[in-house]
Amino acid sequence: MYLFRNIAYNFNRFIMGKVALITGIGGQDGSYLAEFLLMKGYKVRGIVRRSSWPNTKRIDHLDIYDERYGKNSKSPFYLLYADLSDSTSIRNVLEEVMPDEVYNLGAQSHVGISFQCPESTLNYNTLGPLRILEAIKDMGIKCKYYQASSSEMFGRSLPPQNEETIMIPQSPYGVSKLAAFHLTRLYREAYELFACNGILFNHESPRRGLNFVTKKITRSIADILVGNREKIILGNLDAKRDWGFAKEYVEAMWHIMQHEVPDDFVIATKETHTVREFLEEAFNLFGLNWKDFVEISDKFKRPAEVPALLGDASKSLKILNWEPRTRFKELVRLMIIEDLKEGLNDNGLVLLSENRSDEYYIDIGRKIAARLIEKKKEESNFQSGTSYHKV
Ligand code: NDP
Ligand code: GDR
Repeated sequence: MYLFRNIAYNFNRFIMGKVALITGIGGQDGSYLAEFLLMKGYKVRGIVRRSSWPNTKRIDHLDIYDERYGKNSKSPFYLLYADLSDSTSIRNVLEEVMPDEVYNLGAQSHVGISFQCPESTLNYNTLGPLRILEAIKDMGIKCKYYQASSSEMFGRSLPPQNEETIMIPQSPYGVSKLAAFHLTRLYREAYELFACNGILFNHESPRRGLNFVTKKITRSIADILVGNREKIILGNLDAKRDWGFAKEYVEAMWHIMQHEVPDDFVIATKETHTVREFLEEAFNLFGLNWKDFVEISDKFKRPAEVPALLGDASKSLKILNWEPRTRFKELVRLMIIEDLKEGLNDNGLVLLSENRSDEYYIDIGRKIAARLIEKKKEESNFQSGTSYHKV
């Protein structure tokens, strides 16, 4: 039965173009990848899971396709409900969609939270990929498979890290991703599936989840500037990360899938910075000293830490001709500008509809920051004045 379906499907593809299935389409990477593949002429189908409050904010703008075409094979884009912990739902989606390329981006992706929820982390991040790989194998679907592997797998291995570096993960998340990495490799070798791993180092964007450190910092600075917050509370500032731009990293995922043989690739910028340096760069943009606004709490420290990540992506450059374009300083700037725009808009100070340049927003931020510094000075003069009188 699957053989017959596959013949019909191949004929259909020849006429209709490629179909990509993305798990985790509502996440940071899923949303950028969906846009990128639509631009390339793919038909995109995405898996979302049920939530009690909408979890599709990053892809709501793609709803126009769903509204116009509905859920049929001609539609450029639509969503389906499934869950990585539910084999039946995964098999049903694969049977309905019959994808050419599956991008498995869905995961419990927060390293810190994986210490609090280790079982569900392994369920989604390890058994999830296993469920998909098993279904592809059993159902005989001739599709390619991409596994969102992570630099967290390197754990405490010394930098720089590349495809040959030993992996010693430091969290349940890291362990879950390492097991999925090997399952992907194993299914490629044992069953000749076109299954690849993208070993991506940290990548950020204005769409980054609010509880990752970069977004937490840029959003908090915007909140401080518009007067909605006074402090940022963080954990370990010494950790070093190789931060790239998510919008470019999803292009690398596609390149990995277009290579003639399935393989594993590191994707990184080969530049590393501490969390402290990220703070410095972001606050300096407005002439502020981060030390005036940051507090440290053990609440945000992890039971085990990955001290330093620095990716060597020379294999990707050589074989895929992929390299990052956005560097650290530019990334910090573009993230903070988006948060500031949103903050100013939400507080009715500068409406997004006014369509101002980035420089304009930075300028406003600097003016507000200068007033903040004045206010802090006055407060400290006042305080030292009172203590003088008391003495
Ligand atoms: P996000 O956390 O932004 O997105 C993860 C997505 O997975 C969300 O849409 C989430 O849905 C979905 N998801 C979580 N659990 C399930 C489940 N049980 N069933 C179905 N969907 C689920 O992550 P990113 O976009 O940043 O990352 C994409 C992938 O790449 C992840 O696998 C991550 O581990 C990996 N990765 C990320 C890196 C990075 O720096 N961003 C670096 C290396 C790897 P919901 O919104 O409902 O929670
Ligand atoms: P990471 O990203 O753990 O590298 O995983 P995250 O931004 O969470 O942490 C980076 C570093 O910052 C330190 N840190 C804090 N982190 C958070 N989240 N909140 C804080 O308040 C804070 N203070 C300091 C952390 O200890 C850490 O050292 C990300 C995720 O996207 C994974 O899914 C992905 O696989 C890896 O990147 C590569």
